[in-house]
Amino acid sequence: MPLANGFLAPADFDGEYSYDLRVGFCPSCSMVQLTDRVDPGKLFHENYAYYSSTSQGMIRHFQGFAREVQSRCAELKDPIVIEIGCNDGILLRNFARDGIRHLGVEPSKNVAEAARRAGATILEAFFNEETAAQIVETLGPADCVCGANVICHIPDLRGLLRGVRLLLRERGVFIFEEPYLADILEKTAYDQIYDEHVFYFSITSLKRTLEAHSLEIVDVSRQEVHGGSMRFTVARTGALAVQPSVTEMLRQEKALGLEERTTYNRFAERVLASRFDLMSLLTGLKGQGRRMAGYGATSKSTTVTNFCGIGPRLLDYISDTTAGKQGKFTPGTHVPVVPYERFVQDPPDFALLFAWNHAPEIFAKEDRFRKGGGKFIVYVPSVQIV
Ligand code: DWN
Ligand code: SAH
Repeated sequence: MPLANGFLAPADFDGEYSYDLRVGFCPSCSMVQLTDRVDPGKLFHENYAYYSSTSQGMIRHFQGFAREVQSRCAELKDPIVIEIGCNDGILLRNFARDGIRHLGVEPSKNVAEAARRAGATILEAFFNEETAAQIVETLGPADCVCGANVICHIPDLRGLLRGVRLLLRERGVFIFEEPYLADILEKTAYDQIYDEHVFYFSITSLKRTLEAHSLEIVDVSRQEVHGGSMRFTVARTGALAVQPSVTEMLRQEKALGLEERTTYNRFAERVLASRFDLMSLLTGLKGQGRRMAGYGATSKSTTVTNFCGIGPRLLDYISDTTAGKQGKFTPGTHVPVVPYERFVQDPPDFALLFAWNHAPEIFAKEDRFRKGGGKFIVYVPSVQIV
């Protein structure tokens, strides 16, 4: 598999980096994770392709996240909030605006600079035990450590947890949200599996990992974003009351069979069936001379296009609103990524919705495309024309 965000120029097609994408399930702790990992320095650097603020829906979502953090800190005098992996400041800008002391830890220079432009204070670094110690020394302990779609990206999970524990004040909270394993399984959203996503968390697996660090989950809440996420609130063991949501979700996970190998074997079968259905549809449409293009050059699409074999013979282009992806080609399959304007001026008959997690926002925006006879193809939770 090539790098999910390794958009490239034709001059770099030869010698394109690739690695083995495999997922493992641990029968003793129930963790689901990649078995081979890519060096984080290859993934997160001065030119990271993903900017969080490309979706209006996500901007609104993070306003809500900021409100939750602020309400937890409401009683505190001059609280400190640390965000791991703040990207372009989609969450932090809310704290900056409200004059809340904060620090974002973000290793990718280009997005870190965007966060600074949004008013946030940034430490340009990978979060780990050392960075945590450095922050405690300069700022003191944190009332809230938060993150979104980043904890599952950090291969040294134990080091990260040691760092968080070091950083957290006695009754501080660690609030983070990540794609939720049960949603990935239920929706056959296998495209969430790629190099950056090292872990696919369940409450069961996370609970066991946290125990070794004297940390515990005190609350969980499901989120709609990114196809189904879980927001975890974690505290030092015994510091805060554990909410009934945790016990209830652990019960549900047991009923779903998240601790059983057969659950994952069945998922693998559904993934193969999904590929068969999608390729039958796409090749059939192509055979009828229909024009197709991709919508959203997502990280997730790299898994789908490479696993299924969807290249320039099937797709004329993939449109994306991110300036840095435009003019480049998709990893591995080398489909041209073009500005959104091309989609408007030269619409296909069928748009393959790679950004399916933003479907409500995109459908609302693409009324004209659909009224003009254009159709979307989605493949999560099942392959269909909508
Ligand atoms: O976990 C991660 C999540 C948070 O973001 C990272 N590892 C990388 C990234 O994953 P992704 O690339 O799959 O995220 P999205 O949010 O599904 O990407 C949407 C893409 O589609 C962006 O490149 C922007 C583009 N887009 C568009 O062209 N038109 C998005 C919208 C909403 C649009 O209207
Ligand atoms: N929180 C944002 C960004 C998610 S993308 C959102 O939900 O939209 C993942 C981000 O984590 C990238 O910006 C990447 O540079 C950053 N990241 C990766 N490893 C990290 C680490 N060890 N410490 C801090 N940030 C990290």
